[in-house]
Amino acid sequence: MKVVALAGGTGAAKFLRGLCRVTDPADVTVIGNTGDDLEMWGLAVSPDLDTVMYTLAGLVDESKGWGLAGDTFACRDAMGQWGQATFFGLGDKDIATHLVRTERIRAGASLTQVTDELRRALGVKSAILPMSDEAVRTHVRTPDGWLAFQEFFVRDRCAPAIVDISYDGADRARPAPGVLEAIAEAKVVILCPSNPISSVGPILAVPGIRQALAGTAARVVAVSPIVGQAPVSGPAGKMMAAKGFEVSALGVLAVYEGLLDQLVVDSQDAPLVARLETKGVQVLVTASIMTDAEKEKALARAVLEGSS
Ligand code: FO1
Repeated sequence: MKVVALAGGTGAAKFLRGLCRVTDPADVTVIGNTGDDLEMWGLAVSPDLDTVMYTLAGLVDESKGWGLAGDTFACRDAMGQWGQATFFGLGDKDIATHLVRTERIRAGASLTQVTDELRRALGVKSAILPMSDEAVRTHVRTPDGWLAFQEFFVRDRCAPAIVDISYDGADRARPAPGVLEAIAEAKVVILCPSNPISSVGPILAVPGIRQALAGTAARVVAVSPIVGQAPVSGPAGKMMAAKGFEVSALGVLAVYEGLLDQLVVDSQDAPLVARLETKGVQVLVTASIMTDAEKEKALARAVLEGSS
């Protein structure tokens, strides 16, 4: 059964690990967010693509949810001694990934091509497609001006007030090769439990992708990353509020207005089911907080089957 998953960040990677344990990984196509991408020390870095790739390859640093297990940071420390920015922790082995990506792109490869080469080299059976080969960058407007996503998220630890959020370059971006076809051919399209604004939002902002989701025969199902009135982790609540959305599963449904056949909410949000269903979406109530491998698999199985 062909499954497509729109993903970004650490919550999505855990969900995808569960998904690839309950269905054939070769039937899964991940459409990854590139709004968090950045150039650091002259290197092209794609955090969400790498986090998915490393997690599905079994190489991710479990304690952080990103980067490579057992990595060291000698290069980062040396860059610090040269007075270079070191807020974004690129590990020594992780840097090899960025060196290869940067070199391949300089040689003329697209981000789609190099991402496919990397995941195949790591033995990842699922396709990992960037949402676009053109640059789309999430920026966060604070009272002191605009920040690049990782400046807000990592350097400033999500502390600044958010005035607005933008996806620079989205209007000029095209879906990467294979993205629209994967959505059209899928049996199920899953919006992973990622930040609806900064992880799934950029993907939906690429012209053509919302239309493809509205037009596919697939069941389009989202897993709410908001449980109760707060995100399981990260700045999703702060970002949703800044964009005028209620910080709840109802707010998630509003962000994905018109796209969903089904919304998966945590058992804690069972009281919201009636109100959610009045919006014309099917609601699946299940345990959605993934604290171990069994829970990752159980959530993925429930989402695939469309019932708990
Ligand atoms: N997140 C942090 O909180 N601190 C870091 O120093 C950091 C470094 C980093 C390096 C490579 C990478 O692929 C991800 C990294 N992340 C770091 C996570 C990243 O900022 C987030 O996972 C996503 O951008 C949010 O979806």
